Amino acid sequence: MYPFFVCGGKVKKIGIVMGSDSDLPVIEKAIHYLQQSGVEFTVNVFSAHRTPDEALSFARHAKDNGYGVIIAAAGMAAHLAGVLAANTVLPVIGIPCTSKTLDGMDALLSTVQMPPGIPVATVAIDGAKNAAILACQILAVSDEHIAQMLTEQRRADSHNVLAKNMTISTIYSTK
Ligand code: RP5
Repeated sequence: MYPFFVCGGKVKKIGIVMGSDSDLPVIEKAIHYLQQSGVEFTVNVFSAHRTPDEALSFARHAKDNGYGVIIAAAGMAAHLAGVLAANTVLPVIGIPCTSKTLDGMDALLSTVQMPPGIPVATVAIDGAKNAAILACQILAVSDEHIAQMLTEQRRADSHNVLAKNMTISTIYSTK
């Protein structure tokens, strides 16, 4: 857990929105990462199709409500990230979620193929952890504490890989 003490400005929040509670198993990876990071975030279920008014309202008021970036997760005809992006100038990160029929390709194309002018930064299918990291990187542009936290995490990740390399190369290399 990394506590943030920022002088001269409140740290922005991350807004996670998913199209259905059935997306939660995917989103839990982002929630878990952000819980460890100490960055403030909210989680909501708003659908571009089933609750369009709430989705629009969230996007339109997000900046005034203290958000710095939005993560939007949806499956199938995944219009949520695009609809949110169309209603805010905050950066929107899209997570295409897998569904039973097309393995998430439907959601990937629906999320990533945005028209010029309304970008959605789309991560891999079910790529919730990278969405959370990217959201932190966006906030880190203006927050040195988050930048430090990300740098420390990368150092720890490298350490882990090198430790595994040591073990595996010792066991399997012939000389
Ligand atoms: C999308 O439709 C949701 O994001 C979800 O991935 C998918 C199916 O929703 P449910 O029928 O499970 O609520 O809008």
